[in-house]
Amino acid sequence: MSEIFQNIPVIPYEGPDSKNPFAFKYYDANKVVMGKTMKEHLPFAMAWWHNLGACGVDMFGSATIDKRFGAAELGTMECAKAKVDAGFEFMQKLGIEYFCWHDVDLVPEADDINETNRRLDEISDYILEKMQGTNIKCLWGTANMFGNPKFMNGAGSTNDVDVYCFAAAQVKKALDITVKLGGKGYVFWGGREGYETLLNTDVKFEQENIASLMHMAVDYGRSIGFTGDFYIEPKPKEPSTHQYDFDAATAIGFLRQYGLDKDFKMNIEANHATLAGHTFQHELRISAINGMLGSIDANQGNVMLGWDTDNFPSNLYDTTMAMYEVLKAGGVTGGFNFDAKNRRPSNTYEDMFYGFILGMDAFALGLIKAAALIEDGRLDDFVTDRYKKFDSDLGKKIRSGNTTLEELSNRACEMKSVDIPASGRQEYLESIINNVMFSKVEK
Ligand code: XUL
Ligand code: CO
Repeated sequence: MSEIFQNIPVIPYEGPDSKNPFAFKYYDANKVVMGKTMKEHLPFAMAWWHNLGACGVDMFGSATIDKRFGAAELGTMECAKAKVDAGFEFMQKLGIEYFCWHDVDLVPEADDINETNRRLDEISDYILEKMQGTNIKCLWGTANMFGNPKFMNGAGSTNDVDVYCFAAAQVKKALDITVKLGGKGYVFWGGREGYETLLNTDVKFEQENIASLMHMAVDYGRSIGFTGDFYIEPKPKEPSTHQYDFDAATAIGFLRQYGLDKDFKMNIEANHATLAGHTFQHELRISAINGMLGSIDANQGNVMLGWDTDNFPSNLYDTTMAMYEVLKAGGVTGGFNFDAKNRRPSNTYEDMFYGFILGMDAFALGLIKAAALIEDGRLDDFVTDRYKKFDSDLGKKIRSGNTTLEELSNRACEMKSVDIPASGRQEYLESIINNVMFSKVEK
């Protein structure tokens, strides 16, 4: 099989002084940071759909990027296999060890689901063959239950029992393929699991049905040997006006309400966090403190546009604070999937590599800076000190649930009045971040 990305070499690490566009400046796979190699901290993954599928189409124009990878036509099994070849060459040149997919990214969907399933069997045999002798593994799989018109009113949340069967069938097959490829996780992203208007929607009915579909997925997955995590990927809107998995807090509440919290964790996407009016860091923190930090869809939004633009991550403040949360949480159980696509005018093979080099370096430098913030210790010390009044006997009673409203009220009445608490020192803390961010990176 001939090389697809000709003239693009295996991408080496050359360090911060390198000007070679096809070299990492910060991502040094074997460099040890806080006791683990960068590769262990950052299990990067390639998103099949964006990298091998997205052709630069937007609401105003057709494709600008040729993703046939030498096949005669898009939408054929010949092209599906060319994508596998391209994907493996791409991952090997970048040192990426994981990939993520939707069922319909892997093969063109047929009119008859039996034929789609047959195609999935064929392509997964081919992928398995390609995996032999490499370190490349499947991070997670998922079913696309939002693109086909039958899912117009949702998949698990549909009003049509026959459509619900098709959703179940797709989840079943996607789980089969995930297990066949040794996937670590299985994702539910509910783009149509929400509503356009409450005027025609029974929210409780729909949420119960989504939970039932997830329970059946867990039962089936465990029965065929899937031991990994299921993930919900929260997103507040787009394509639906309101999506039920609005943000991590909402999704965690849903999982607990329906008894799914032992099998599920969060897959946090940076651009979804900002759509929900949160920072990426916030969503990671909420997931982590609830023991549900699973995996990450690494990208960033464009604040000027405000929709899910899926840019490659470049903002070092964001990657640093994200890695700060990840380090504090002891790492992710999943990986860092670049759910990111090239801009429409970045339409060459070289741009595909530049996107990943940008993103991998942004997270590697974020990791270095997050470790430096932790080692610096000023942030941690400040936070510990900020709550120190709770070290008192009374504070300990409150923390252990051993007091009453009456006791606390009596205490307040004895004190008569209280001074305002100490300064939050936000500006000082932000200056620490800048200080650490702009200290030199050792080579
Ligand atoms: C959509 C999105 C999806 C999920 C998988 O915004 O992020 O690609 O990651 O369905
Ligand atoms: Co995503």
